[in-house]
Order: sequence, then structure tokens, then C-alpha cells
Amino acid sequence: MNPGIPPTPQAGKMVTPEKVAARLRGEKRVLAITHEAPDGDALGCISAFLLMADRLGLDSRAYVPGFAAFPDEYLFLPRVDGVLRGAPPEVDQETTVYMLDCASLMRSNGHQLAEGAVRVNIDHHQDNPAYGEFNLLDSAAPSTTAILYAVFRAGGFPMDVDIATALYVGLVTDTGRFQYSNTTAEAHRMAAELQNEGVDVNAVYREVYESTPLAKLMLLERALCHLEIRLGGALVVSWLGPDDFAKTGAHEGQAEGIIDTLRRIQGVRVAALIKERSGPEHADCKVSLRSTDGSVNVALMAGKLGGGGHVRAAGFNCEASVGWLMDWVENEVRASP
Ligand SMILES: [Mn+2]
Repeated sequence: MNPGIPPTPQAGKMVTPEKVAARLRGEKRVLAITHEAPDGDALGCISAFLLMADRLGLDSRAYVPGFAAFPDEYLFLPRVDGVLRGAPPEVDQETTVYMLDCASLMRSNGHQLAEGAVRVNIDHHQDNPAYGEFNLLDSAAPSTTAILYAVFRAGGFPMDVDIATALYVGLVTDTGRFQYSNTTAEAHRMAAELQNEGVDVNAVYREVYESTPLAKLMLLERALCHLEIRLGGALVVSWLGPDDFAKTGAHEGQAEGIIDTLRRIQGVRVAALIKERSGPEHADCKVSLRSTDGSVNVALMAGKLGGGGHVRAAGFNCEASVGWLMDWVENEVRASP
């Protein structure tokens, strides 16, 4: 069998927050996993999960694929500094794996885990194929931390200010500071409840949105220089190459958020950012897609090249040139209704 190609996931059992809470309470060892190139929701989940595991007296670890540094704005979250990187860790029979915010097994290396590992899949991506043995999926949830919060509440688990803050970081970032279309009344209620637990909203704002390293802004400048407007303004596409990272001193994680600047441009329906990565072993591109009004389903687009995500935010990796990918995205957007 080719180890690079995962077996087709069989849809597993759907479970409730109460079921997951009961299971969690009875665990001995847990391993939390989130997707490569983690965002605020992914790292908020990891931090909140590990902190809660401590409070429940569980032996816990966390793993994120890849070696690229995490975005600076989330490094203040407790426990993210101890996350395992690189190849997936060994998992014994007594360990349950909690997959958090992972739309697919591929993007989280979950398919490389030891045979027989029990996976609890907790996620809000609408294209999640329920690959876990147990699945708690809610595509209406504004963030995966919101689902985790439902689990903690269902179990009557003790909250504290650090756990609440980690959950809040996932919520505030995945809702675009409570401005995206996934910002439900429930999202505001959760924010209010977390604030009652002691979350310092302004302190989180300063950590996440006002602690930008200069190198990151210089990377944005480069992305704006490479920007191309296509399809009469409906598509904005830009790219960053190894040179851009070298000249600014920025690392890959610092490209997060650039796509959100591109999508702000008047008249844009789809924004795309292509990051060209060249390593000693392989060169590939990481493509991020955003749909501003939801009229173009970028999750469907990303799915055609092995990626996935949400209707308005998706991505994929591809071994193709920047020029080819720009044209491919243009053709896809032109062909969509
Ligand atoms: Mn998320």
C-alpha cells in the first residue's frame, strides 16, 4: 500500500456533547491533534483541551503536523509551546485521539496514526466526512472551540479564566471579530458567558490583533505588490515566494491574515493567496481561498485539488507553479455560477 494515500475514511458514529464529555471524564491518556498551519481556532482548541485535561487529571499531549512556527499572536495561549511537531507520535492502546478542527485526516496526518487508534472527531467544517470512530460535528457552530465549550458544559467541567480565554480566541478569530456570516446570536451569548468567566476581551484583542511583528506587515506589502485583479475585479489573487519570506525575515505562519486584507477590496467576490514553498525535498504551493459573499463555494473549488474547508474559506496544497494556479483559480471562478 502506498503510505502517501490514506484509505477512504468510513463514516463513523455520530455522538452528542454529553457522550463526548462522559468519554473524556473516563479517559486515562489523550492526544489532541489539530490541522497543519493552525489558526486561532485550532490553537485555541489545543490550549483549552490540554488545560481541561489537566483539570480532569488526564495524561495529555498535543500534536500539530509540520515544523513551521505557529502564528505569533497565539503564542500567549497556555500549553501551545509544548505541542509535538513533525511526524505523528506513537499512540498506545490506552490513548484516545481527539481530532480538533480537522476537516480531513490528511491535513492533520491523522491517517498516519497507529492502526486501531480511537479517534474522536470534533469539528465545524461542513465537508468533514465523519472519519472518526466517534464524531461530534456541527457545521452551524461558529468555531470548533464553541463545540468544545458545549462538551465542557455538558460534562459540568470546571471552567477557569485560562480555558475560557483559549475558547474565546477560537471564537473571536473564526468569526472575524464577530463580523462574519457565522456570527450567530449563540456566538455572542458564548462570548458573554466566557467574559463572565473572566476573559479580558481587550487583553485578547491586544495579543491577537495589536502585536503584529514588523516582518508580517512587510510580508503584506509584498503580497500587495504581487496582487493581480482579474475577471473585471471579481477575483483578486496574489502570491508569496521563498524570496519574500527571506527578504522580510517573516516565517510562513506570518502570512496568516494577509488573505483577509485582499478580500476587503471593493467588488471582490473571491480572494486567493498562493504561498510557494521550496524545501530540500519538495516544492509545492499552499493556496488559501476566500469567498466574500458566499456566491462562489470555495470549499468545492479546493476539493477538486484535494483540499477542503468552508463555503467562504478553504484551501489546498498543490505541486504546481504559481502561474498555473493563478490561471486555474481564475477559470474555476469564471465557471462558477
Ligand atoms: Mn475553525
